[in-house]
Amino acid sequence: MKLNNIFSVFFLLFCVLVFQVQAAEEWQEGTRYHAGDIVTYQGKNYEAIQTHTAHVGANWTPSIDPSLWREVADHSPVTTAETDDCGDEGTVNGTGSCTEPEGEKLLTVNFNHLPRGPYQATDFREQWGISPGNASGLSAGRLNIVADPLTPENNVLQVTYKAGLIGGNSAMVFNAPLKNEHKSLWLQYRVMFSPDFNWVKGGKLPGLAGGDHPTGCVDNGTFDGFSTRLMWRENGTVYGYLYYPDKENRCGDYFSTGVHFTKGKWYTLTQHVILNDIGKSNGTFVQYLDGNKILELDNITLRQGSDVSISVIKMDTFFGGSTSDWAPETDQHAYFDDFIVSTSEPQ
Ligand SMILES: [Ca+2]
Repeated sequence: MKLNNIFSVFFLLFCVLVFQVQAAEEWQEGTRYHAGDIVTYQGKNYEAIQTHTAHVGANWTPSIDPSLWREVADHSPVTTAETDDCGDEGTVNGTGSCTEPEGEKLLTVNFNHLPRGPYQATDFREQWGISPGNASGLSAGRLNIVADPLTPENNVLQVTYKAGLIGGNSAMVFNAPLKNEHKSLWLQYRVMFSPDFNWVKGGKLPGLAGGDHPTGCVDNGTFDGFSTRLMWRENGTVYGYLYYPDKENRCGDYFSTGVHFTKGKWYTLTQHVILNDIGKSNGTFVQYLDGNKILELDNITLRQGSDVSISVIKMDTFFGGSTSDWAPETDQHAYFDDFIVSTSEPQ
């Protein structure tokens, strides 16, 4: 091969390489990436799964950190791993492309790439989409990013429940908004109570909500919408704790699940809410613990008006109850991780 021909081949290869690299921004340390951002790294395209900063020296490169990046073939956004294509069921429309994804993850929060210590306001705002000023617990130092007590390389959220206190200003309360209007959603997260946790009489755990996000003690007819939080009660027994337009109790209805939490053990809690059609009592609430169904409520009314959708995660956890005998005598701790909200069952 003549020298000028060899040069031409190398020049062509060089041009192809330059074209590929310029197709998206090159990944760079020190850059803040948002979920959905596309970068190239070592000649491959990657999509950011969650918003994070690629801290200098952390070595969170796209090729080695599957919790932050997934490789993509081109620049098309990918919603979930299960919906990369039209699937076996065939949902191809007349133009030959997929009509819409079967599942969409609205939120994924795993705390893994946050600095350990007090939950930072900027991280909180980016992960939950609200101002820290609208959250109880953050500025008071009750929310901290810590090592998972059982798997130290994992980061989790530690919530401190203050001694002698009950209710919203004793641990954590905020509403994390969910984008778009959904009639059917799944919420999943993991929770662990510290090995020395004192259950006292009980407390709240997060759930979904919509409309007026009813809580507290409210008369039927004065609100529309629902909330589907959980509660632990004496000895760690688990209850569904729901508000809805025709609830029986002014201060919320308890539903026994027949199971109880053990201290010092991680649990995966998954709930599925399907709103009723307007004028019909055909709503559904299903709660799972570690994949096992522990509660199912069918034919319930979760809304009266069509303007009510599933609009927030009620990120509530605190002792209470409305009287001081629900309060712990000393500070208590529980750990949370792997929050997912999606339109299909989380994997
Ligand atoms: Ca984590």
